[in-house]
Amino acid sequence: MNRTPFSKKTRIVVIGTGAVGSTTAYTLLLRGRMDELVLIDANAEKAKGDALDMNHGMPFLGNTDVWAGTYEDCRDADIVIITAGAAQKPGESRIDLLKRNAAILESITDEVLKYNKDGILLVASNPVDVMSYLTWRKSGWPARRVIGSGTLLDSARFRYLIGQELQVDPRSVHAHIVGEHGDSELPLWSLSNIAGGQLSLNEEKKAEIFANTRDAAYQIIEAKGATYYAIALALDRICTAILRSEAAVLNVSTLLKDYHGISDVYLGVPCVVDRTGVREVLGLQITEEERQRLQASADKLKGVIASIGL
Ligand code: 6V0
Repeated sequence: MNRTPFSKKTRIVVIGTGAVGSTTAYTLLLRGRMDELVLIDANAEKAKGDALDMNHGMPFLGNTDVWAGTYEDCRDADIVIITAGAAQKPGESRIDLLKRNAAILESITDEVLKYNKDGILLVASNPVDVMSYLTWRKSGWPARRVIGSGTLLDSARFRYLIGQELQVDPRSVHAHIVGEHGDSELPLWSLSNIAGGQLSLNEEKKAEIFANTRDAAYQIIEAKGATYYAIALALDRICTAILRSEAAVLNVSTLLKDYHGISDVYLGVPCVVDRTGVREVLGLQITEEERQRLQASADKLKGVIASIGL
């Protein structure tokens, strides 16, 4: 599709139109986030079917061009979302998915880079912190333009559960899950608040809320095989922060450089996200216990990265 200098259209490409990719595409479409939406999947028929299905909704929605494309369509993309890969099986840890997904991510990054040099890569494939690091290394792009969905979803689950317990709208709950999107993640209770006030939760309740946050994916996968609605909304949130250059603070996965002494690993931490990607990582005052747990999460991921020879 050709463009004149006066018709710069916003384009998002979704690679991998499985449960997460197609739900994300549909969420972006419903919320009118872009002019052009391109769907790519190794299973070309699936992407084609999704595009047709979404196009049939246009009389109810309006003006978005949606098509099943090829990697050439990444050329004009503002954001390329990667959700391709194998889904977590019941009982399977995210780290077990690593080897299956690493090869897929590397080949996708190679293809995208043939056509796009200045967009933003947004990775959701698991284990997302390792996949984002791998994609960043492979791309050679500045780290700010290779973003992982990180602990944004986990933080949303956390805020929802706290909101439920205290009967407060989760949007008014300020609370962060940081570290790995997975088993070694941790809650920053010391910084969690509602309107600046401490949360009235005892230690037992806090432990229960965090366990339910951390294990949410396992519970949902056990119940219905995959998680996709909330991650789609989290990806939509990141895309909006980028496209509107909001400078929103979101717990995405980014490359850390001497963050509480941690470097050279992607982890979910509060970041300022704008049109340039991750503009900065917020420096937060955390407790020594939280710092040690964050370090342990980083060490775990570094071990995984080393195990695949990066
Ligand atoms: P799914 O429904 O199996 O879809 C995966 C899709 O990827 C399928 O349609 C495949 O055909 C496609 N695919 C595989 N290889 C390629 C390739 N080389 N190129 C293009 N497409 C390819 O899985 P689902 O959508 O449930 O999950 C996708 C990924 O997201 C998995 O790694 C999940 O673990 C991960 N999730 C990440 C979350 C997060 O918070 N970051 C949350 C939920 C799932």
